[in-house]
Amino acid sequence: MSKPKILVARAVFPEVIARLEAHFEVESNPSDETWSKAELIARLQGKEGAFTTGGDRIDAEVLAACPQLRICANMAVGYNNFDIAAMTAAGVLATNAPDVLTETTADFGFALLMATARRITESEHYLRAGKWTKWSYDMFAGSDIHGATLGILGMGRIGQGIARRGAHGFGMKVIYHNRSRLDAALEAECKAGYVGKDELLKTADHLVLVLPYSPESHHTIGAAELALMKPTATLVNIARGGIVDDAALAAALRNKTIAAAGLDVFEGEPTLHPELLMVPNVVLTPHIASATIPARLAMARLAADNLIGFFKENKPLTPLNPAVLAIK
Ligand code: 8YV
Repeated sequence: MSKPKILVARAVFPEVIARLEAHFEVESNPSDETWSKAELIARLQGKEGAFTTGGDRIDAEVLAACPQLRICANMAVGYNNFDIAAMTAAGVLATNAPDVLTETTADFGFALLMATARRITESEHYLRAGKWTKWSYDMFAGSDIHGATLGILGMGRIGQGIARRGAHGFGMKVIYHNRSRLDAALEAECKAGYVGKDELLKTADHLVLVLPYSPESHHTIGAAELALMKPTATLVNIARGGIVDDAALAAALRNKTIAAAGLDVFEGEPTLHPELLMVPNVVLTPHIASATIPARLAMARLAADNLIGFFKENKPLTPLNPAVLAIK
């Protein structure tokens, strides 16, 4: 029996490609070119499965042009690159890669928070530029983490990981807002108190965004929300570009409406709003919150196992639209 044909849209670990090749006829992208939509469609011709990353958009146009496609396995927990409604309508299964990156990403959220609050990159740039000639009492004075109020917007698995680090590791008071409130046992474990969104914005000394992107969460943080925050507050976005209005944020940082921001994700990434590159009080990283080798390998293996499970026994591990599985 011939093997099903799949496309791996971006370069991934050779061992994951080898595992896929044991089950499928694989077209991969070892040079890691970023394909246009037209090229993605061309390469998907004749493919029943796709291994995608967060930058590969699967929408109604792609689905209409690739009628033989049956599954797209995302090597990411976020899946805003998938139009799930269109995929379900087309009978195409979507899978993501949850859990395996939770602690790694929560570590990074905390690292970005600390770098931002304590002005680590800003002071390093100063030092590297040869500007450090003497110590002074308020040089790069930042804000404390320990004992401060940590606000979390989006209290899924990663948000809970950040809450635990803040409450148990740094003695922070943790408050959160989420579409649905956690049950009492989980709130107690995270030592986190539920508040309304405005109270979160007004009260947090450090606000971390970890909510999923959707049209509904577009610009959840804009000029009005930034205006509610304390002028001493820091804002950290490890969620998705588009959750924050980057132009409004750049203006708030320039005008010191808030003290500082740490950003791992951007509207229109990898292109950044030019003003974000001009303001000193922002730590910028290129979407690396899950970037450790163990986490990325686990994500890639999970995406591969979703493809294998689906084609072998109609049993993907982490389906997003499982209704599709019932349709034969
Ligand atoms: C990925 C992410 O690196 O998992 C996610 O949702 O944002 C990151 O961990 C990125 O999406 C590439 O797939």
